[in-house]
Order: sequence, then structure tokens, then C-alpha cells
Amino acid sequence: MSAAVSQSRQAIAVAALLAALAGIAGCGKGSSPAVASSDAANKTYVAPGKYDDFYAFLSGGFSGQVSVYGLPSGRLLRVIPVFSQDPEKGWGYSEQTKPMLNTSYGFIPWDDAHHPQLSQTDGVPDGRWLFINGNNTPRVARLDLAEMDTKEIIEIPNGAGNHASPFVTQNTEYAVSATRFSVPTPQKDVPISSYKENFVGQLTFISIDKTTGRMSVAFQISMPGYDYDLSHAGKGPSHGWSFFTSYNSEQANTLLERNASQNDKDFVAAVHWQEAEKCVAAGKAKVQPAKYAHNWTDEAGIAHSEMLTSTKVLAVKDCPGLVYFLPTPKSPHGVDVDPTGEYIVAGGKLATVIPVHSFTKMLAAIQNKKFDGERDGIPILKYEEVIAGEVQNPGLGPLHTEFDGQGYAYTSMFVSSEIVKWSLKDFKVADRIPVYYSIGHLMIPGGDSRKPFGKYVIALNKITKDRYLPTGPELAQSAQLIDITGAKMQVLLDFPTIGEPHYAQALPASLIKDKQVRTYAIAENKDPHGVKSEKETRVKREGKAVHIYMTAIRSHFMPDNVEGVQLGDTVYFHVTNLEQDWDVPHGFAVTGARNSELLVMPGQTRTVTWVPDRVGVFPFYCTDFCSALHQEMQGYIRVSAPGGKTQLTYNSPQ
Ligand code: RUQ
Ligand code: CUA
Repeated sequence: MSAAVSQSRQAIAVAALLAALAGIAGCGKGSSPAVASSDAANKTYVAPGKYDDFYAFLSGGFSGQVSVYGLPSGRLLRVIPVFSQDPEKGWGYSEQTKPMLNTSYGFIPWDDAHHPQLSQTDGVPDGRWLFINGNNTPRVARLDLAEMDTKEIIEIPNGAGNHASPFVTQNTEYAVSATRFSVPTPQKDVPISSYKENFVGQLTFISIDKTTGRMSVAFQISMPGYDYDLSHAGKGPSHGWSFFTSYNSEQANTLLERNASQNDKDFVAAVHWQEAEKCVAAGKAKVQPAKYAHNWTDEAGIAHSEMLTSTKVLAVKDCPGLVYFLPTPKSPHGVDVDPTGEYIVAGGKLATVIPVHSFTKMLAAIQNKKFDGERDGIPILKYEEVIAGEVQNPGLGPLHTEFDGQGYAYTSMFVSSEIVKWSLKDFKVADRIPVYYSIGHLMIPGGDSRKPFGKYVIALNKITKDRYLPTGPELAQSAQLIDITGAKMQVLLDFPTIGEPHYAQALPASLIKDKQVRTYAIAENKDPHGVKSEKETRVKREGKAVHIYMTAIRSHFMPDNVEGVQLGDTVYFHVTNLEQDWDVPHGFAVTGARNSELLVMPGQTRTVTWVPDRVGVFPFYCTDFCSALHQEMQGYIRVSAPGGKTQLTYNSPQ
């Protein structure tokens, strides 16, 4: 079908779509017909003591965390704290972890995490790291997959609403970041109505060190002030490019719901980052002052934070061949690149087709200058020249697409609450399945890589309604596991999730299960406040600070009686867990603590700060049931009035 015909069809359908969008909340469609069969139960049953086949990493959305699930069982295995303080683990409360949440705005103990991304080698998940974006105070985090722990967080300068992120390139050369909200850059005091003159979009390329994973902002590209929404990197032949969707090419600054839904097409920005590298090397980027935090955890498990002061910004006009616009209907959201690297699939929230761009055609159109004018110096490629095809009648509200590596694509349809499977050969719909309800992202293990692992697709649904026992006004978000091995998709399982899992990633368990760290060697404990045995335990006063160098081992603390603390002192409990056995953490909590407990892994040291505000004798105890005599794992600290007991005393090992 010609592009012109499909366009008019779109125009007719958009009004209906907008009406449907307004009524999204009405998606409680009553009970689902999809009753799981015993066959489905068999496919998700993981017998007690047996392992799942896949690790799945789901973003926690507004919980700011990452949760780890086993597939196919849907069992929650762990919540990894990232951008939000977590009292369960002491993350962001212990002195060793607090600097991880530092930003140019100060200590920010929360963020909105959207897109987990596994590190890749040659376009395939390599099981080393997981990256995830913080949307609100723009940040990107790197997690280590052997420890399942957050190791690094970098703030993104000149940004706001870091949504199109982190989406790594084929060999994890870069993770990217883009401003969903264009802002005056550098920030300045201007009328909001001067949006068109003053507001700038920013695409950021964060380089990743090949061996350590260490992140640094390599360069930024300033773009017209649109909303940059999602991204994916090219692969194979399209390696060297990254694709970003944009909406609000209308550049509205109010009531975007209507004002940013005017244009028939917005753009996918195709960014040739290898060209950017050349321009930056040739000195074409401008060094701009910027203030942003870079936080990392060292080998000793201690976080550090440094404030950086400048960034390199590349203007499109200074680097010809850097960016091209691919017209894309209509307010596109997701952009996904198929395993061959040839097809660039966009999900237009208000579009009635799924447009599939061809990378080969794009290169030819660039070569032959098939342009439809330009915006802000960025050539707009002719739609007909770059489009490979449109998937007709896919359903309503396409958002995101994943691939099975068998020639099929799977697109989430928000408005019509379904997943539609279509062929990359003829762009024809091959199957569809209802999901409950209002699906956002979907995920196939490895489904955005060069070699998808396939087998399942998970629907990550925005609205839960009647799927579970009701729990008051708030319901857990809902994921659905769907078998994609046959010609027809089959729902196997519903399971609740934590926060809002925007996106997810999964890989075969065999890739990382045997490299999981079990303990930290106590002999190699490098924490300056750590001790290696009970003999080294001690209590030291430094002015108004009292440092308690304490150990924990089944089933006591050493020392467990401390006296001589004065009102007005600040007490630091440095707790080292001497255990060298897997799965024997000790906890630590003290009465009146205004932060949280500690959870200390074997061989690790964690410090909690305690400022007593009254005279008396206060208990502390282990919070993690560690042995038959866990309840005996307790102690006392005495606080005296100034002028009372001044001599520090404590018990030591016999
Ligand atoms: S989003 S429902 Cu934050 Cu990736 Cu698309
Ligand atoms: Cu240590 Cu309970």
C-alpha cells in the first residue's frame, strides 16, 4: 500500500484513537477467557529445589530499584537497590553506600528507573553488567551481575527526564541518555513560552570501559527542543548508529496531550555516533561548564563521589552527516532494531500502522540526498525512501517491539491490550493474543539483541484490575509470561511485580549462575574500618566521635557491652561480618536509630551512624535470623550525661 493511502487512513483513525486513549482507564474488560490449562501449569512449574532457566531483570519504575525474577516460574529472587534507599539492606543508609546517591542537587534517595540493559559483546548479552536509567534526576547506573549489586552511578549533565536510556551499543562501547524534557541549556531564567527559542534537547553518549565497565560522559549532541523518548542501537550492518524517537516536534510547552498530537509524523533521529567520535576527535565539540556527580564503589566496597565540572557538546551544524530525521507516524514511543540490524521499528502511540524503516534504504536515501527539507540543520529523509513497509491493522496504540530470532517481531499494543506477532518477511500479522491490561513494554530474553534466546515473551502490563485478589486501592503491576515456541502464543502465567516494570531484560541462567559471588574473603577486607578478627575489635574516641570496631559471628557481637558514650557524641558502629559461609549475613540495629538497620554480607564491613538523644542503656541486636541462638545475638550501649561516666569501656574476647 502506498504511503499516501495509509496516511489518509491514519488521519481517519486518529480521532477515534484519541477518544480511545482518553478512555484507557476503562480497560477492565471483565474476566479473561485465558484460563491456564494444566499444560500451561506444567510449563511454568519449577519443582522445589530446582532452578529456573532464565534470570529476568525487571525495572522497578518508581520504586527506583531492579528486581530479579526466575523464569518460567515468575518467582522473585532478589530486589537490587539502585536509585532508592533500601532499609532492608541498609542501601543508601550505611556510610559505605551513601555517596552512591549523591548528585549535583545533593543527596537524592529516590529515582524513577525505567530501562534495564544487559551489557553486550558482538550484539549478544555477555552477562557482565546491567545498566539502568534514573529518569527524574537524570542518572545511569551500572550493576555487577556476579554480585547483583550497584557499582556505579553517573549523573547526566544538561539533561532532564532521562528516559531514552541506557540502550547500549553492540559492544557496550556506549550507553546512551536523552532528554525527554527539553530544557534551557545551560539552565537559565526564561519565560516558558520561549520554548522554541530557548529549549534544547540533548543526546548523551556515555563511554564504558571495556574491562572495568567504568562510565564517563564522552560527548553530548544538542538537538532541537523536542521530547526524546526511546532509543536502541544499531547492530551488525547498522552498528555505529543509534536511533532515538522523538515526539512533540510541534514544540508545545503546555497541554501536550493535544498540542503535541498535531503533526502527522514526528521523527526517529538516526545518529551516526561513529561520525560524532571523529568530529569530537577533530576538536569540533565545545567544552561547556556543567556540574554532575560521578559515584562508584571501589574494591573495598566503599562508595566515592566526585563532582565533575565540564562536558563536551557537539552542535549538529559542526558535524555534517551526524544526524538524520526519519519521519515516523505519529508521536512515536519505542524504537527497536531487529536482530539483523536492517529494520528499525517504531511504535507510534497514535499510529494505525507499525512503520518499519530499512537501514539499507536509509543509507541510499542519504547518499542520493532524498530529503524533504530539514529542521534545525538536520536533513529530513523522505518517508517513502526509507520505509521498508507498514504492518497493517496491527491493533491500537503500538509501543514496543521485541524479536524472537526466528523471523518474527512482537509488538505491544497499549490501547487494544494485546501482543501482535508479525513477520519480518512480509510485515503481515501472524498471530495476536490479549493481555491484561494495557501492556507497556514486552520482553523476550535477548529479544533486542542479535541472537534472541526466545522461548517466552513477557507482557509488562500497566493496569492490573481484576487479575489478583484485590488489595485496596493500589494493586501490584502485572506481568504475564507467554509461550512463543508454537505458531500460536499461549499465556502461561501471571505474576505481580514491584513498582512499575517499564522494561526488562533476561538471559539464560547458565550464563551467570556459576559466577555468583558467595562471600567476600575476610583476609582481603580493605575497609579502613574493618577488622579481621575479634582480637582487633576496639572502641576509640576522636573528639565527639566514638568509633566502635565490632565483629559479628554466630551468635554474638564483639564487643557487646560499650560504656562511656556521652550525650552529644556521634557513634559509628563499624560492623564486620567474620563469617565465611554462603548466605550467612548478620544484621545490626540499635534502638532509636534514625536511618535503618545494616545487613552485612560475609567478609564485609558496614557502618551505621547513631546519634543518641537521651541518657540510658540501649540494646542493639542482629536482625537476620542466623542461627539457633540468633535471639541471643544482642548487646547494650550505655549513654551518659556530660560529666557522667567518661571512660570508654567495652568487653574484649577472652
Ligand atoms: S516506557 S511503556 Cu518508560 Cu520505556 Cu514504554
Ligand atoms: Cu546474626 Cu542473627
